[in-house]
Amino acid sequence: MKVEALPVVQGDFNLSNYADVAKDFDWEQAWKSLSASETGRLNAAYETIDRHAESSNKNKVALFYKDANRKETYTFYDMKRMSNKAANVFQKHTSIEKGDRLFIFLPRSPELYFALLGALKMGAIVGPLFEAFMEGAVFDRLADSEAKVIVTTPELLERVPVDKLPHLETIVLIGEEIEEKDTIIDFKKEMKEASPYFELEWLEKEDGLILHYTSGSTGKPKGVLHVQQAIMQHYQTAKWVLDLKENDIYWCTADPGWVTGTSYGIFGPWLAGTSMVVLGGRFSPDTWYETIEEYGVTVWYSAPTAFRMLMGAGDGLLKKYDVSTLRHVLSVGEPLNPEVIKWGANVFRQRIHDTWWMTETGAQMICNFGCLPIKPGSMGKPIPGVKAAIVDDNGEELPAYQMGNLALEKGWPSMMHMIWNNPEKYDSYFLKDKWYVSGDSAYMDEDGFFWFQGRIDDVIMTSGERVGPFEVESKLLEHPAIVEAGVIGKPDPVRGEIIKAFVALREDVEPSDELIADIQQFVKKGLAAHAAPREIEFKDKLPKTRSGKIMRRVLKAWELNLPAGDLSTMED
Ligand code: 6R9
Repeated sequence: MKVEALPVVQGDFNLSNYADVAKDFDWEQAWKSLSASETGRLNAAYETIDRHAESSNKNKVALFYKDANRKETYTFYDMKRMSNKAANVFQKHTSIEKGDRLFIFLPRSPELYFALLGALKMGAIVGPLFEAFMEGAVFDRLADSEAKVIVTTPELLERVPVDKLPHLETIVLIGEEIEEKDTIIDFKKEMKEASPYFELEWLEKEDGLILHYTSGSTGKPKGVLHVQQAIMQHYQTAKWVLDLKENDIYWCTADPGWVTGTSYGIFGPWLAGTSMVVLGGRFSPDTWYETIEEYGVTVWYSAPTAFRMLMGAGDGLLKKYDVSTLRHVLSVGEPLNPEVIKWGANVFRQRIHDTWWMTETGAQMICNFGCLPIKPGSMGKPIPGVKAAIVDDNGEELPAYQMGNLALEKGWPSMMHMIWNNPEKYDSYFLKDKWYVSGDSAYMDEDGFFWFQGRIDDVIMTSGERVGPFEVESKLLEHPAIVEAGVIGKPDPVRGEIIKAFVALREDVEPSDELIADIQQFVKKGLAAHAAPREIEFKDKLPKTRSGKIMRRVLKAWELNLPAGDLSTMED
């Protein structure tokens, strides 16, 4: 395949620098550069915030926060005090101890960051929940993790089925005029009274940090546990891949409900002592460009769907804003189309650097570094210290240009440490006790660049968000009119994929547009807005295996007018 390489950005680092780092690269060494060296113990919140608050960076801005109603700025020193206060609130009013799960179900706001860091200071494992989750999704996560505490708002609390969650002891509410009870705590009021001093819990490298739930093609969402030592890789990649420097203003557009919003929306940038912008509220092209101009953003980490939406808003809009401060732009979550790279080169005069990784990997793995030539359509190369390969289903490495499973040699610092309550699932990720198998298919070219081809399973990537078809199908089956449901990702020029559902109705129900709207609303309310099918097609019967499993690959073939392949396992 012939591809045109964009020129390498001029800068003070280049591939030979990386090669040097890689040569004597030693994770323990990186580890020692963090302050755990003396005790061998650490706390991710200390490394992220307090270390800077106790240095000459003390009065440097850590957080620039903005939404439609608020505009606030917090230094590293402020963040230390606010997270200490939050830790004191939790210590006083909950039974949280090291290793207990505390969930945060909040829209982006400064309080989300205070609460998250405060909980980490206590040694709690934090489970961040995306604000769009509805009752079913919230229940699955809190029940599986046996969370003791949830921090949320009075509005979002309506989606927390408190009565069905026996382990949930305390609800910390962020809002106005909260009526406190034994089990209900008014966060704002308690924060005012709490001390800004806190003796944090020192932890081991393998102690828990963050629990992110993510979707597979079967079963309920699974809890991917990351541990304290993950911050080594967050820190290294913040330097190598995000290329964060002393005076950067960094903006990651991801919500902390997803892994990008914690690894690179909290840990990476703040470990590196960088000033970070957080924008609350929903996506709008105007507000986004305005944010870059207003804060003078220099390093920007976003996703292909967002870039495509900005592209769709037209270059005329961009001309109203000054985005000339941007010097390094990165993308994650879905394939970065060459058209988007071309658009970035034209309108921002910037290369867009793709990064490939997953919730399970915890941090960036295969990337377009600033020093590499960009081959549009390729994800780049593994970061130093990581070995990636294409392997067959037996774990044998395949030669260049052969498509297969994208795999990583296990043992990188930010690798997940368990699937909560599900050791079999965890084991099923590995082949030959050597390879972590990603579930993505790809090939490698002769220069060692990796090219994404697709998911091997049926997981849907819509607007960069990972949705398991099984969860959506289960929700659809709860609708009184539906007897069978099969869900696939349908290619979409803006969102990457959209969710399409094929459903069979009960015999006495007639298909109609109202019914489609009703079903969409049902999934939106029960699961999450982004999980609702944008398209619904009625069928008399769905293709199933003899064992009764819906054959999504046949649905996909119907949709794309492709041959359906081997149908030997299909029922008559
Ligand atoms: C960080 C994150 C992981 C899945 C992954 C893959 C897709 C991520 C990509 C990409 C093509 C890239 N993906 N980065 N596909 N190019 N640069 O997104 O985690 O939500 O767990 O999704 O996303 O399919 O397996 P997560």
